[in-house]
Amino acid sequence: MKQPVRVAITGAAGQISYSLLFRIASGDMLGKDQPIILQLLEITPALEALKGVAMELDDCAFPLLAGIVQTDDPNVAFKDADYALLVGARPRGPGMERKDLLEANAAIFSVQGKAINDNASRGIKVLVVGNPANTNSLIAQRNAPSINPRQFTAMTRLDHNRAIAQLAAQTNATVNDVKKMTIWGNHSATQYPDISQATVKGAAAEGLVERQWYEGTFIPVVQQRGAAIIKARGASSAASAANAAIDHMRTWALGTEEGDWVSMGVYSDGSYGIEQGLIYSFPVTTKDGDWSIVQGLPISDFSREKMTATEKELAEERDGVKHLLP
Ligand code: NAX
Repeated sequence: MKQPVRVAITGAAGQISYSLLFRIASGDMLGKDQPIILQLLEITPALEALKGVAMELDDCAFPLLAGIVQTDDPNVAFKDADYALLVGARPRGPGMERKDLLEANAAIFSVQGKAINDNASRGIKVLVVGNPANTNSLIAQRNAPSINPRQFTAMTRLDHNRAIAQLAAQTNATVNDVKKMTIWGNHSATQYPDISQATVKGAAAEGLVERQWYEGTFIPVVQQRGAAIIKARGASSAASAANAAIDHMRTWALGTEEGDWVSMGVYSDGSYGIEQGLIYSFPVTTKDGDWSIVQGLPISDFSREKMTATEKELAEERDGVKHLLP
């Protein structure tokens, strides 16, 4: 049996975590041969609820679950952590401006970034799920100067999965038939779901759907899917978000399939002209626990316009919290 790895999860008593923790503990994220110690962080008032979740984890008698830490101290939660899933965030309250939301989250993610810097394994892989995910990831990264910025990522895998499902349904195919989907930019309504490189059963997706459907239905449906779920379910996406977080980490740790890629919010190195240092979603492949941005894809004028719009929003979010960045 392998040595256990330490997986830190914030917002561990929240609704996404209620779908996430049990699947991680059962081996869905890192494989059925990888024991796991869960290091669960919550705010103090939620520790009692967290205790209930931990009791349920115990009651599953998961063979791979080698320990559970419950804490309201980020320094304890991130101690020697190999993986971190930052799910907890401040939701937008009544009357709260976008600026207030950014600032409230900047406070949380700067503390967590510092705690990761001071306590985590040097090889830690960090995924930020809590919104605004890309900018929260940037804030954590900037507060962790001794960790390679490539180790901080943001989740756009849910958008990626949503886009695959929509395209498969429209082309009477299955999700297994769809390859090379791309989400560019921010996990927000400005994201750009791009099918220009996607294939369905090996055929170019653009040749299988009407342009009107692509621009007028597909793109807005994927961009607004989160809001549609809230309207239908009366609560935001939880099980699908947890599933995407597991997909993101599994792909990062265990690699992409030959001939395909995934979308991940990653530290921009200036690829495709996107400002260096932003956490921007690109098409990436992964191998040996590391990711690379897929290079050399043709970018149409239509794509460029959309990629720039979402880049601009990310730069504005960053500028909104600039005074809080080290
Ligand atoms: P919940 O409100 O159910 O749970 C959040 C939990 O985080 C709460 O238990 C809260 O006590 C805890 N928390 C708050 N501040 C904390 C802190 N400083 N340290 C530790 N824990 C803290 O929200 P849930 O539905 O689980 O969603 C979590 C986040 O995911 C939200 O920000 C949400 O917007 C975001 N999402 C991101 C998605 C993505 O694709 N990137 C999709 C799903 C989801 O909307």
